[in-house]
Amino acid sequence: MDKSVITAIVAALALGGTVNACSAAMDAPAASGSGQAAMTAGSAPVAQAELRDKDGALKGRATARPMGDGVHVTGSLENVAPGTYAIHVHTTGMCTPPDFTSAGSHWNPEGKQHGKENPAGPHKGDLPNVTVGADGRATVSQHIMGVTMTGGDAALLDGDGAALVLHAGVDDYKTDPTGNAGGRMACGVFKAGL
Ligand SMILES: [Cu+2]
Repeated sequence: MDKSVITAIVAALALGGTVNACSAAMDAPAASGSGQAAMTAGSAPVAQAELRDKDGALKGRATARPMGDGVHVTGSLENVAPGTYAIHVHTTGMCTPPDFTSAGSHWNPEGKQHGKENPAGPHKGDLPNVTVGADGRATVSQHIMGVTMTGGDAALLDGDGAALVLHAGVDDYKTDPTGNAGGRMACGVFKAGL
């Protein structure tokens, strides 16, 4: 179990009832029933992203919702070649093919370096690598502590939004600022929903 997971669990335990809400979200990443999470964080919006590759083909969907002390990102990938890939929240909500550099760097409201294995890291947008199986699918579930959906100094849906980016390579969890994760295979803008 890596450190980010442990800290997320400790934080969830410290917040008591949020554990159940997290479990429900992980069991049903695409469900619209976000009532439990919404209750813990007032009327802050839920945001959804559709990841598409440079040709516009759908590669996955993700949801970011307020939960406890932060934001929980869940998602599912589909129609991706088997392998292990980096996936990050990037700082700008713009996905312009073919290279998706429009999404900017990793979401990094605290001005840290990249990677959970970097002593000066990580970025808030650093997510664990995902492993896609023979069925072309994978799931994503990560709690990001100390951030908000809207408002404050670390809001996902700030003036220029945010995007979820799937890379062509593996994140080494330490090389600043990219994790040496290669090109950008697919990108999805987080759009506020109900
Ligand atoms: Cu990235």
